[in-house]
Amino acid sequence: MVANCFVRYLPEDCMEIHNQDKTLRSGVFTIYPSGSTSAVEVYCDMETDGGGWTVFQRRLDGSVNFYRPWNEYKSGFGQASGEYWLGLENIYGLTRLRKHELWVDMEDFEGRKVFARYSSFAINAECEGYALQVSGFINGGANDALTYHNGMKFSTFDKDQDTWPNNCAKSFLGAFWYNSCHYANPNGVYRWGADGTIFAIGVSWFQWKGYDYSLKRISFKIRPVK
Ligand SMILES: [Ca+2]
Repeated sequence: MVANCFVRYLPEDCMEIHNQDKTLRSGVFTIYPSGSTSAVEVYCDMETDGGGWTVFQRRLDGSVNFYRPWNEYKSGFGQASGEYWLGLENIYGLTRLRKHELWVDMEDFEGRKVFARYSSFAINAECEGYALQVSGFINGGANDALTYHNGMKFSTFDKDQDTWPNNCAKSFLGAFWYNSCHYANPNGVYRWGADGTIFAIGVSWFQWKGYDYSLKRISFKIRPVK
């Protein structure tokens, strides 16, 4: 029909890569969230609950500065082999056409691991502030911090779209789908565990560890729902 029929296979997400070869282990792969010119490296989780998860946010050692402006949260930053943010435009590209679920993995500095799972996850287009659409909480021990953020637009220090009179991103040194302001601050300051010196600026998940505990690891991963 068209020359397009003969182009190299370009996986849209980690689930497509997983379906091509189920023996692949977790690691860095190239995906194409919005067509042939949208190549981007991501970390694929090929183990959790059968695998096929595309990680769009990951903290694990404090090596990357997550206090960044709007254009960087839009396009993405960091390294897929370590800490990174995939970019709002890529997340939108992944979730705009098919229903997705979300899995948030967390670990504290004592080695305890929990998760929060949501049966439905998407974000709106940039013209709608990349607003978060999340529902269907399933508890893996972390309890539910995200439902409070459902429907919120994304905010960075230089683009305040939260519902608070002040600037949540500036006050809590992160970037997120802030409401007024947060129960989760995964893009906050990496500060190695318990530290209440400055209120709620850490990599926190309030319903698990409170505002004064910054997690060792957290990752947000999505996959299409069958
Ligand atoms: Ca505000």
